[in-house]
Amino acid sequence: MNLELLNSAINGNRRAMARVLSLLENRNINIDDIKSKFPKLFSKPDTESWSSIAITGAPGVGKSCLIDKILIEWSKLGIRTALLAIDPSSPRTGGALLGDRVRITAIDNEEFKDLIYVRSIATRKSSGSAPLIVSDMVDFLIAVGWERVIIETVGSGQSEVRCAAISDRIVVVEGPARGDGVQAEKAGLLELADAVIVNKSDISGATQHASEIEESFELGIGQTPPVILTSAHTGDGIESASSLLLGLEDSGRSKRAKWRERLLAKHERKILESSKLDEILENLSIGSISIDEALNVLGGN
Ligand SMILES: Nc1nc2c(ncn2[C@@H]2O[C@H](COP(=O)(O)OP(=O)(O)OP(=O)(O)O)[C@@H](O)[C@H]2O)c(=O)[nH]1
Ligand SMILES: [Mg+2]
Repeated sequence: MNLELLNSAINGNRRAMARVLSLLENRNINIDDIKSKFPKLFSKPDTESWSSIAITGAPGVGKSCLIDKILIEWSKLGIRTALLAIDPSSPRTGGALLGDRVRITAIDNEEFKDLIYVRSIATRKSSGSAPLIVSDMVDFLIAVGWERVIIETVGSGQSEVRCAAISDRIVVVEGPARGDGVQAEKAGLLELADAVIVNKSDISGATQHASEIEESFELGIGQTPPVILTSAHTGDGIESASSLLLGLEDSGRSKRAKWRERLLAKHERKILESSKLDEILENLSIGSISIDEALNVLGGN
C-alpha cells in the first residue's frame, strides 16, 4: 500500500484522492486495508444526519440538472459535497458520454470550487461488484472529510438500484406524467424512496404525476415519503428541496428494501470475487457438483 499517497489524500490533496479512488474503483486497493491503517478516520461519531444520498430515476428526468442546482444551494451554506455519477455506458464509449451526462456547472464557480468534487464512474466493467465499489469510494470520501456524498444513478437495472441502496438516503426523481400512472417497475424503485422529487414542474403533467405518486404511497403501509415538485430550469422549488434533503429522515418503509438490496449485493460480490469461482463454474459445467454444493462453497464464510 502506498502510504505516502494515502497520507497526501487524507491531507486534502485532490490529485492523490482521485488516485486512491481510481485504485478502489479498479480493485487495486482494499478499503479494509486502508481502514486498518487509519482506523481513526473511519470511526467518526455517529451524527444525526446522513452522509450519502442517492439521486436516482429514469434517464433524462433531470437528475444532473437538479444536482447542479442543489450543489449550489449547499455550497452557499459552506457544505463540502462530493458527487459520484454512476455511468452505466460502456467504458469504450464512456469517455465521450461521461462529460455529456454530467452537466455540473456549479464547479465552474471559483467561490464553490473547494466545496465540490465531481467524479464519474463507468460501471459496465465491474458488473455485480459496482455497488460495493461505490460503497468503498463513499466510505473513503467521507473519511477524508467530505461532509455529504451524492450518488447519481439511473434507477433501472439491478446493479444501478443497488448502487442507490448502499447510500444512507434515496431520492427518486420523476418527470411529468406520461399517462401510464405508476407502473410495477416504478413502484419497485419508489419502495426505496425516502423522498420523491417530481422535476420539470414547468411542464404540464408534473403536478398530476406528483398526485399519482402520493396516491400510490397511500395504498402502502407506513410513513409516506415527501413528494416535492421542482424545476431545475426555472429554479422553482429548488431552495426548499435542497434544505429538505439536508435533513431528510430515513423513511421507515424504505429501510427493509434497502437492507434487502445491500444483502443481495454483498452476497453477489462474495460469489463473483471468490478465488474458487472458475473452478466451481468448471465443475458445474461438467456436472460434477450441484448448484447447492457450489453455493455452499462460494457463499460460505
Ligand atoms: N423543462 C425542463 N427540462 C429540464 C429540467 N431539468 C432538466 N431538464 C432537461 O432534461 C434533459 C435531461 O436532463 P439531465 O439533467 O441530463 O437528466 P438526467 O436525469 O441526469 O439524465 P441521465 O444522466 O442521462 O440519466 C436536459 O435536456 C435538461 O435540460 C426542468 O426542470 N424542466
Ligand atoms: Mg445525469
